[in-house]
Amino acid sequence: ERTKTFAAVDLGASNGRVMVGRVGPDTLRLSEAHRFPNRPVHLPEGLRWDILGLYGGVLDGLRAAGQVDSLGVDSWAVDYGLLDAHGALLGNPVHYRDRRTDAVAEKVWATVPPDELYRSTGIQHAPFNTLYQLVAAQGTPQLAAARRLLLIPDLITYWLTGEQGTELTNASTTQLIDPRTRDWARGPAARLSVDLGLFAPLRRPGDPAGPLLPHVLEATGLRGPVPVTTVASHDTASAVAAVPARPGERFAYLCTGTWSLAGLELDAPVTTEASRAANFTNELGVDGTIRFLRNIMGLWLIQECMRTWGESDIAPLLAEAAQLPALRSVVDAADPAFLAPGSMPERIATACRATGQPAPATRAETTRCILDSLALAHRRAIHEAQHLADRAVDVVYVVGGGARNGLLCQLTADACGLPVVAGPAEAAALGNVLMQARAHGSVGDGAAPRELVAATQPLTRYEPSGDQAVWDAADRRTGRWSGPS
Ligand code: LFR
Repeated sequence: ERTKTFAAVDLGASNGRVMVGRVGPDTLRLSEAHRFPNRPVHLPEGLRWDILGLYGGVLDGLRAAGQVDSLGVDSWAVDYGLLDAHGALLGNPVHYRDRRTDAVAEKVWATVPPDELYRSTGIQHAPFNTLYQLVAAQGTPQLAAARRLLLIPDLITYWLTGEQGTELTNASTTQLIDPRTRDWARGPAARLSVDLGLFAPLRRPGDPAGPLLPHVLEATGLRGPVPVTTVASHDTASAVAAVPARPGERFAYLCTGTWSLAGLELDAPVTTEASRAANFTNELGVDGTIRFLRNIMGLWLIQECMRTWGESDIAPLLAEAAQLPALRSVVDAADPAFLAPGSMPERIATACRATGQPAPATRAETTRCILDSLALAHRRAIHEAQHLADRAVDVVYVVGGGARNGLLCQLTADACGLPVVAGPAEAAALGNVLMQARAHGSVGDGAAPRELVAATQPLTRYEPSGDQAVWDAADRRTGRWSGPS
């Protein structure tokens, strides 16, 4: 019997979930076992992840999931925990939105110039890349005591199995991997005094990651042995693995959640000067692929406004926003000025005023401004990706939480002038499950996992409407961020 059951632990920046996937050659059914909030914690020393709370949620989720043939862990990228010589966690992992990296890039670039760094790693400039975090931590007692660094999914996997590794797709987001060799970029690391010996050996999606430890079986009520299987542990890599594109199709993808990640799947990195100036990244995907994409602030802009307003339900805001005139005021949703938490409605209004546009006055107007701005940023990224990689696309696949947001999907279709195919919303969990299923013989190689998604998951198609010139004109109003100098 090739039909098996897999648990996907999928940790996002705003919540974590444990999903159960039933997979066979013609079967793919996903259900939610447990969902729990991920609440970052402000401490005097800065913004931290509540990693023990998250781990508790994982254990509760595995208990709710019940007996499975394997499980796998994915999460957001770049962040990590440090372990001492005995394997004990040193402090709470730092949140990538923490301000400790604010002025670090200039320091790094004085040793390794940005163009050289881009040629050797292919990674966009983002202040939160692990490389900058590690340089910011140099000289701290915590880093001095550290003997091991585990990226977040690898840390959870270590707690579940006692085994340490560094999963490759997520490792590429550290800005310490060479996308051509798919191995460490030893030269830049040495010049920046970053100790690559802190990292556990590389492992790849499909590799076994060890069985659940006896005390984990006890805590979850599972019967051993339960193998943990390495998946594409970067959530975006897992989500792109579950994009329901057909073989040979010319497509762009848009992974929507706290972030919008917009781009193309390529066979080789593009590390030209033009691509660096446009701040496109080359992250490693499954099966030797490259995720050539841009980070756009995404639904974070709305989540953060809702936190300020004390609102918990997005549906009424979207309904009201849909009734408002389009493109009244727009901001550049790729601008790192929106990265840090705090007073988001205020910052949106300020950005509108600074570019000579009316500041949104109501919650619905702010929501409308954000959705229009996201659609514009999606359009710009997808246009530029095609140009930079010299590859035309005919369709945009929208996966992740935003696939449920009909207004955002229609605006994205209109802005891009391309049809949008939306779904699945739980793409990261599906990609996680599918990489396990492949390793355990429940689904074939090559195009089989994506074909299974296309054949089994409900998808919604949005046809583009309206006039491209309207979007062109709006784009000129954003006072857009011109990228790293
Ligand atoms: C999405 C994501 C992005 C990464 C950002 C920070 O969840 O993983 O791909 O750039 O979070 O880690």
